[in-house]
Amino acid sequence: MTRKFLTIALFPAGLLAASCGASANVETSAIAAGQPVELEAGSPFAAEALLDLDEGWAVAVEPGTGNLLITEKGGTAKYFDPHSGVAKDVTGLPEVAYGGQGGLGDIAFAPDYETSGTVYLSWAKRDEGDATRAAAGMGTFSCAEEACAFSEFREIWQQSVPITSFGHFSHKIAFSPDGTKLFISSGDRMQQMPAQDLSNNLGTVVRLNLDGTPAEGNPFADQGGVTAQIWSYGQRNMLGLAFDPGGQLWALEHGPRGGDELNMVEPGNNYGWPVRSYGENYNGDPIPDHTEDDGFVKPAIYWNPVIAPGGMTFYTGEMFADWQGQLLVANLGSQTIVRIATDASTGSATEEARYPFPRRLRDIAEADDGALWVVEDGGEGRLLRLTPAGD
Ligand SMILES: [Ca+2]
Ligand SMILES: [Ca+2]
Repeated sequence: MTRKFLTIALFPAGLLAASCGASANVETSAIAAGQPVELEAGSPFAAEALLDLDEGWAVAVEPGTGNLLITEKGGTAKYFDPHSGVAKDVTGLPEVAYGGQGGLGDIAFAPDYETSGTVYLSWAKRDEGDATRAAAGMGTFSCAEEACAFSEFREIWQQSVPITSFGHFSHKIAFSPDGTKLFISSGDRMQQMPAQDLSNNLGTVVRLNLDGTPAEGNPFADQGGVTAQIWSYGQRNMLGLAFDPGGQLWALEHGPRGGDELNMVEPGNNYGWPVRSYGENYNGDPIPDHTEDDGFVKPAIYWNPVIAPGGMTFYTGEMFADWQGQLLVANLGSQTIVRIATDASTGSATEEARYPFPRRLRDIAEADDGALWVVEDGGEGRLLRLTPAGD
């Protein structure tokens, strides 16, 4: 008798379809051993590598099982059961425009995933000629013995203007804490001024219903069209987008040369890009710094030199209990995890600590047991599991 058959006997069909990894860890919840990864002396982390990745981009934890879905920039994804150590390929993914910063992007389990099986993805999509857009879509995710698949996958959102560039897609996904709204960061595509032009959705955070339509109550809803999607604007390339445990949304933005910034995202706010920045243009042209009277919302914290973020998550677990409520950012350029205390009552933030890693880090997520999953960047990246040092 196979384990799969046993699971069918135990669970209603709908639940089985939704949480396809449930059969793998009915009997054990222990995490498979990985390869130890050496970190700097004094690091609060012990690290193990559990899986090799080819340009891993985003990691999400499956509700109910603790298994992982991991995207790879080239257009592939893996479903990984850390208890058995088995990774399965995923089919039914959208075709991506791969190159530069573009490819398969973020992945997020729907708020109702355990009953619907719905998973959201973002990607860089080829338009006419060499033009591209960031896009997002949703489909039903399920697994069989050998592989997993998206069925009925459909695009539900895209950037309103195709741009001939492979940069600044952003396309990070977050859901409101009540599970009714979908937020997507939409980068400026290296075009700068579209971030100040509300007739397009570049350089913004958009707030949508779960089917991709503009959500009711958006600040520019009365202007209709794509403008009705916009929640905030004047933003550059946001590779962090997450709600804190109190329900406040934050976005972490790559600055130009200098000037990475964390912003507390609120409706209708203009965060100033490209008119104001604590960084300068790559060609050396200065950009005026934010000033008190510049009319833009200032960052909660900024970095110069930059940290070059890849992804972020607010920590809520028990393994690093002292960090509950704080923001953990996995960084590319600085090859660090930065720990930040945020204060939504004042819109401020403080860097508490910075932890070096041997490679560029692309994404970070909290495991069910309070450990951390971290995706290394690049063609020979790894999935790391971080637990407290000395445990
Ligand atoms: Ca700004
Ligand atoms: Ca400046």
